Amino acid sequence: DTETDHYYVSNDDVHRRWKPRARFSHKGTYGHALLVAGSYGKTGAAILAARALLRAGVGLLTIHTPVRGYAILQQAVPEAMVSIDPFEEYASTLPSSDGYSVIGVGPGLGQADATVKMMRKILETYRKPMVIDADALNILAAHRELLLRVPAGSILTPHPKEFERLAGKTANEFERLEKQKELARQLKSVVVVKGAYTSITSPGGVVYFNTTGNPGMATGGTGDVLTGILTGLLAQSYTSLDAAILGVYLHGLAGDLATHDLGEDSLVASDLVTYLPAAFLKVS
Ligand code: B4P
Ligand code: MG
Repeated sequence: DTETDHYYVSNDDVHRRWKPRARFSHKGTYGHALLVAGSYGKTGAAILAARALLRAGVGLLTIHTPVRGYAILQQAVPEAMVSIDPFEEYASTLPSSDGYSVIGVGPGLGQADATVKMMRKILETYRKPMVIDADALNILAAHRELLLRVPAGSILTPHPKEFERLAGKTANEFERLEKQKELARQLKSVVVVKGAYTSITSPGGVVYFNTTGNPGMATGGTGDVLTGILTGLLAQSYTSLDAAILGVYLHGLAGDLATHDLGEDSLVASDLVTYLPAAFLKVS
């Protein structure tokens, strides 16, 4: 079965999964996402994720971040509300999860002791599906008891090094893929291992290889943009698997469209946000 359950994602696959907005819909129809991101020196990661989240069509966005990032976030992302942690770094002042459809956590988080505590609180009290990335994954890898508390239906987005921290070293990519399938099954969640031909594994053991994207995307912040896109789609009525397949494809397609105009060398992560609308138009 391991040989037959592999798919390469095509534009048609994505078009079939994409849902047009209904005429009589309102912002409540498209979910309210809570993004926990940013820390001193890494507010940019929160901005990139937030901007991508909004361009992915979410109804409402609240960003939870330490007070240091407050002014810059409000200015950079006027569409978002900001839930302020009154301390200089993260403390344990999370908003109640009531009213949020999904939580995106990780970009620019850091791994300070207080941040680990906050991550513990998130996993002990929130039962909503999450998109878990970057330092949130590194915290899970370092505190393995937390890994088993990841809510079913979540999406984890490690790059190969983060995946190694989570699942251990592997001898080759085949072995890594088996471990990736195992992690998805164990957590009843979707695992996305990023790179050229990003692989997406479902809890049921099916593997989807993405076909968009290019080496221009090997630049700081592109992963944060992906977290935003996935969180924005998961907040709407997409399943975690559809959100992952659609979001990873759109992220790469935005990269391809940006590269067409700007070239691989000059592409920066913000360009992916700029070209995300054009990517949506191509799959709609
Ligand atoms: P970190 O410091 O953890 O980097 P980051 O903040 O997570 O960066 P960012 O969020 O922008 O990028 P991400 O990878 O999440 O350090 C990364 C470390 O891991 C570095 O030491 C690096 O060398 C290592 N590493 C990263 N990728 C690796 C790989 N494939 N193999 C071995 N080591 C690796 O997200 C990047 C995004 O861009 C993803 O969506 C990815 O799919 C896309 N992308 C990157 N390169 C691409 C390519 N060649 N083709 C298509 N898409 C590509
Ligand atoms: Mg990253």
